Amino acid sequence: MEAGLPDRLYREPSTAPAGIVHLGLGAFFRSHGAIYIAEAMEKAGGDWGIIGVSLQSPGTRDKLKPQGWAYTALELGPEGETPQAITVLREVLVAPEDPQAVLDAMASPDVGIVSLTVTEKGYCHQPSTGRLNREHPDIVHDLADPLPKSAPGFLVRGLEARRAAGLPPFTVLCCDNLPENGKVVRGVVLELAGLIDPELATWIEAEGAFPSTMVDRIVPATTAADLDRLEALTGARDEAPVMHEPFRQWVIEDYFVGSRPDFGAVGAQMVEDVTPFEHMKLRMLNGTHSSLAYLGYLAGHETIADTVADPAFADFARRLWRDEIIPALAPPPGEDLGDYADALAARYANPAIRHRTWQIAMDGSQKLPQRILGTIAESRVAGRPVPGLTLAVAAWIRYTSGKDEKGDPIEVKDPLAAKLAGLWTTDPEDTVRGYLSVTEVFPSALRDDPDFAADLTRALSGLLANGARAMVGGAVDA
Ligand code: CS2
Repeated sequence: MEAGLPDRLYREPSTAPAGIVHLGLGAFFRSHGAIYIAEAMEKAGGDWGIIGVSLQSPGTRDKLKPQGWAYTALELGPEGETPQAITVLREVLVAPEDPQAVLDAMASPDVGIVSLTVTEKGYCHQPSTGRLNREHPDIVHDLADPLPKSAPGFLVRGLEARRAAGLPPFTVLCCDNLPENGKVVRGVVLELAGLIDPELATWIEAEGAFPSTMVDRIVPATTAADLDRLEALTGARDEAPVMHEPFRQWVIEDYFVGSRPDFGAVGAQMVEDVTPFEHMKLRMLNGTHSSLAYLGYLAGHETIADTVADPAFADFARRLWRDEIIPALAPPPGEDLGDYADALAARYANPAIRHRTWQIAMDGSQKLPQRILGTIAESRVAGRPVPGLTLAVAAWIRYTSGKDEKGDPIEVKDPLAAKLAGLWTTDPEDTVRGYLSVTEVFPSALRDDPDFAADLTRALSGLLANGARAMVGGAVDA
């Protein structure tokens, strides 16, 4: 125990070199990738300790430092809670305080992997096309200044430093919920590198590796009550624990520059092609998560578990899977999509997980394309009706108006929040026309489809007239 803090969680940090730099040290990575890596090292060895990097604020670093970078991961099962002490972090850096320290860590010969969980918007790309958004203020900054702000900027400048030092590139391991996430990050890195130094881009293209991954674990935000409950359970105060469900899945394209942790030894699936797994997860889990989040929030539900405790919503989710999402998916090898849906229904219903609808509703403009709009666009081409998913898009429009069904304000967190709120009018047809013109979100197949505009207008009018609860019960019967 550290002097003066007798009740604080503390572990003497390891001095072994770190093999991984992780950008975006949020609760998701600390509940998922970090645990796999810690377990892989325990089981199969290797110096894969992690240097965590916060790209924005010092909060997590400040809480973890007095704990020797240790934290507790608390598994929230329907029948009880199980704590696990995670000691795989070697240090935490705060990028805005010292961007050079982050680049130095990335250029260390000990480091073989730079992994990322920076959320959808952290890639500074256009969600509807996957291309770099060259007008993004952080990208504009990173083009002019060798000390970057954005995640793509750090990857490019980190790779530049390795090339200058005669080192091979690190593997870039994207762990965000984007389709073909390795390709997306490779695309933005190559585009940015090409604008900075075309030879650097050629080197990255030839030597680099950007495996795609599918990541899955439900991780609700930690609350003050969680800290107190955990202290009572373990007897030690942890200021930065993470809460997670028992389920976890990690599917990784086995394509690395050099060696890697033995992820397979601890249950990760190492495969040649992650795409079918990503589509399954993004469309079946995240697609229904977002649908339930907007409609559930509008109906007055605070969490996903509360939402699906209402039989109308549980039934709605089942119909989305059975009638709209599964018919548009090719099952990945070894997966039965009906069983996958049953498992999701049970995960959502876990009463120990208080996953707020408001948390999932965040950043919808960045999430909708891969979660919902792809299924809608493909189904419309194939002539399959998708009334439930269309209702979910209408609910997102209603939600981003910034007012709930009672007329109370909603705190809409989204990089496009101001733009979207400005598109809201009292006429649903005008509103839908305005939203459909947002090229960042809607693919051209939907923007140019008058029948989709008409269906969406009907769904939005229905929501305004009847409320989300009634529409969820009725829309899928229509
Ligand atoms: C959620 C995800 O917040 C959200 O948008 O849909 O974080 C979801 O919980 C994870 O992807 C589950 O793996």
